[in-house]
Amino acid sequence: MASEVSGELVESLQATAREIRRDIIRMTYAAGSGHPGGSLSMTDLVTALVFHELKIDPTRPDWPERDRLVLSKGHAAPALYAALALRGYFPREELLTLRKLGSRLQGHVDRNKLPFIEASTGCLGQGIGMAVGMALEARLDRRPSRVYAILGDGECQAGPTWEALMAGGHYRLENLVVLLDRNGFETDGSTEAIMGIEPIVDKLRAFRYRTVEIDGHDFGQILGALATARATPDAPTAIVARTVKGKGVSFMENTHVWHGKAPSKAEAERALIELGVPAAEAAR
Ligand SMILES: Cc1ncc(C[n+]2csc(CCOP(=O)(O)OP(=O)(O)O)c2C)c(N)n1
Ligand SMILES: [Mg+2]
Repeated sequence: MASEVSGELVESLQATAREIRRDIIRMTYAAGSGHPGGSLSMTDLVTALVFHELKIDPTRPDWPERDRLVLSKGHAAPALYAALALRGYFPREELLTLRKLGSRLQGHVDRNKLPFIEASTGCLGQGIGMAVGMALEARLDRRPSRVYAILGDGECQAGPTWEALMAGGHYRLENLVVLLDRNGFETDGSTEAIMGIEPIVDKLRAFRYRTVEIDGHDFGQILGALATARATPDAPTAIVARTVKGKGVSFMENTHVWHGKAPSKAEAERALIELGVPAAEAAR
């Protein structure tokens, strides 16, 4: 799978993902709140979607035949906002208004405020149901649109997730792709300690999904899995992406501590330096 993806493309996506990670740190620091851990874990997935996979056009956000992305784990909004600004949906300076009163960039994505946002989410377990509805609608309208939903692993503990997933399997929605950000942690600790979701791949298969397990930080594997999904007839695809919560910032990695906590000035500076920002600029 990985061999089909050019090194040049991977390098370009890696550079974009690094920019997005820097912006996640800048935004959550400026806001003094937010969710860096789960934003950093899904950054590579979002980058692959927004900069390669999705058929979208920032100049025509209402284009009926566009692909749809539903961020079911709506609290990871900073990663999506940073990607959309870089892709040209709105000015990058606006990123620093995250979570401010009156800003279009609310703590959880709001479809009434920003172009590209297809569903207002944040109440876990709801986005996947809307994505299933969008995929059914595209089929009924005979539109080529594909629908991608990003779910959290803690989110899978929310019951409505499974009702929606069941419908996707029942209706054989081959235009639906579920990407599970399997970072192992939720708000207060590890998913397996709080309410285990394993064996998650078997569960998704039992719900009639084509399943693909990947390293969610390896662009070759991410793009390969998305291509597999596109080539799969008669069933939705679930991509179980093994990720690292807080990926890219050493002291945020593999812990729940940075789930919903912003970095201090010193922590943001350290994080930005780790993400390759020159020390003088990181200190500003
Ligand atoms: C229905 C609902 N219950 C509780 C919350 C509060 N909440 C926000 S994020 C979160 C944990 C989510 O964990 P996970 O899906 O693993 O997110 P990630 O690790 O990807 O950040 C919880 C419980 C919520 N947003 N919605
Ligand atoms: Mg998680």
